[in-house]
Amino acid sequence: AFLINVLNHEEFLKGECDTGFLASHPELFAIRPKADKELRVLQYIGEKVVNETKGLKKDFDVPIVPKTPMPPSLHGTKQLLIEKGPEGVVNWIKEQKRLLLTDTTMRDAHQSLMATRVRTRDMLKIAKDTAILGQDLFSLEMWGGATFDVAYRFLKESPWVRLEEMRKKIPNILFQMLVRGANGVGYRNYPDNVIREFIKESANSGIDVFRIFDSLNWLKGMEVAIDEVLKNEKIAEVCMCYTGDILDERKDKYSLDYYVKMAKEIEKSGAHILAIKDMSSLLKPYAASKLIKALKDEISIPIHLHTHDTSGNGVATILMAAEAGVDIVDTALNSFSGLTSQPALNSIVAALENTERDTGIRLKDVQKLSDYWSDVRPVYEQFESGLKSGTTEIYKYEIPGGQYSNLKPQVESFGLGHRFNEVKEMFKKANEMLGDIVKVTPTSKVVGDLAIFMVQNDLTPENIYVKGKDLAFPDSVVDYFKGLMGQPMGGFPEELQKLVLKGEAHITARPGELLASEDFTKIEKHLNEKFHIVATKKDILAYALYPKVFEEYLTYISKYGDLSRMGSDVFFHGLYEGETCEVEIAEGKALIIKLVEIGKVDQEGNRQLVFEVNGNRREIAIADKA
Ligand code: 3PY
Ligand code: ZN
Repeated sequence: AFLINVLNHEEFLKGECDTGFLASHPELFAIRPKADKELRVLQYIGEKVVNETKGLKKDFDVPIVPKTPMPPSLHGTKQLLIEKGPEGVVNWIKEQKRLLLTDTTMRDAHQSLMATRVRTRDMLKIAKDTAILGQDLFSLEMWGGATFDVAYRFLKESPWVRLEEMRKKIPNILFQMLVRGANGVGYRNYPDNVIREFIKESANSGIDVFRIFDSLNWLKGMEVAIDEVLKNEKIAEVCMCYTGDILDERKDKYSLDYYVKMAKEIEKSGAHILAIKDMSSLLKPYAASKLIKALKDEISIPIHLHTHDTSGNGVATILMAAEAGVDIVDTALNSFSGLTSQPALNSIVAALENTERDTGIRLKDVQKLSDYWSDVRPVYEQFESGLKSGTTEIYKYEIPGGQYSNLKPQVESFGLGHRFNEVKEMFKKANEMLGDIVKVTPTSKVVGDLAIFMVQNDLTPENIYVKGKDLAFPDSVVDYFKGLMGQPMGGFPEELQKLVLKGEAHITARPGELLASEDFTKIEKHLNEKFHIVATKKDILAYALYPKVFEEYLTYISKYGDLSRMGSDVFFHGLYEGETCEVEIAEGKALIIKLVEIGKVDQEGNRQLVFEVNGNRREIAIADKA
């Protein structure tokens, strides 16, 4: 390799080299990195094959990218924001007769259907076509929520790179993200300066619409985030989370009045758009109609409806809301829609054709996008919940879409799989014990953790005050009662709070007011020293939000390299004997890798794997952990 480096050097070829040539070109000796990259890729594939997939044969269709020709210009909602600012966008929304659509395929849809596992590579491949075929969409929800954490934790890729690369390929449609108020994209309240810097950096990297919610519908918990979005001249979309059932007069805690009052407060907070966040698919079609009509009489900012299809009533809810005058709705491309995900985008486009609220989107265009995702989906099958139909039991349990599909594996991980139905019943009881709260990340986790804990310890709402005296409650439950997630409407149930906190104090102020500011310089120094990197603002924020996850990510990529260019079929499934794949190790640089043979376990417990890399035989040993 060294000789080839020399022979190909431009000065050498021009004959411009003398005896100082080698000394002045130390890079010629840098032959290890490339070999390292190759070895690290083989090691990654080897680990997958030996310890996970066992070389099982799995074939996937290659997703078809339509390669749509680029029109002379792409002028969409993003240009509107650039030219006219947030107020201009708001005025434009109000002028539209058509129903505006947000496509959530790249965020909530895969968060709710396949545990947030869709990789950047699969998004980038269809990005240019999305810009063209989806040019009439209001926005793409493609960041935030669980995507930030999962990208580092499980996909071993940077969510920031996703955002920036997608922005380059989609210059015309608004990018939207979900922010959990003072919890950012995490599960606990962060110091104010973390929330502010995170929003600023997200805005600079390409986010236009910030959908902000508080997991207890506590406005105070959203103040800092709203203020920072306004400062950055981006669109602040502020949520009221929907729970209960406004049609049922016996359920009077979350009544129509409650929502109208909250919507007015949100409008006063400076929000550009009101979002109704129906994370658990509880907003029934006629309730949607009633709610939207009432809100349209009381507030003047546009209304954006977010719902899920867990109940099977999602499309009906959207259509009733459309008839009642909702401005924008969340939908997912059909192949990524339904069940715990959003209602079907293509179906809604079709349903409204030739009506007053015709979306103006061409069905054949969004069909191509849906077809692409339909081919991508099988690669992620292992992360799907197996849920086969919509279920009205969600009206009883009030479990958010993403949590509903995740609850079973979570319950199984506690060895309680056989008691799953009991856990669901307990979820309802735990919610009542907590005072009937809004359930969305992270408070939905509090209810889920408490339910599992109760089943595990054979606790009931009656015996818990005796049997629970000496038990340490789950961390999330303790944090909740300490007031670290904010204040629930009507306060905390005191007896349960005493039992859980065991004498520890709780707060009633906004946690961000009490938390010490994060020391970013200290984080920078720590990262630079420990990982020998030059930490960027994005790295520092990632560490501030998820210190352990981010460190593990850095350690992982130093072991296996950056695997973001590897195809998802190989990334998740490795190779089977005889299979060949192409792995890009750098822009434009590819390795053709064939797994020739998986050897038997030797005396040291290793398996010898034989590969062919660009035609050369390579062997590596991988420890079989079975
Ligand atoms: C999230 O917080 O990630 C959600 O999607 C809540 O519904
Ligand atoms: Zn959702």
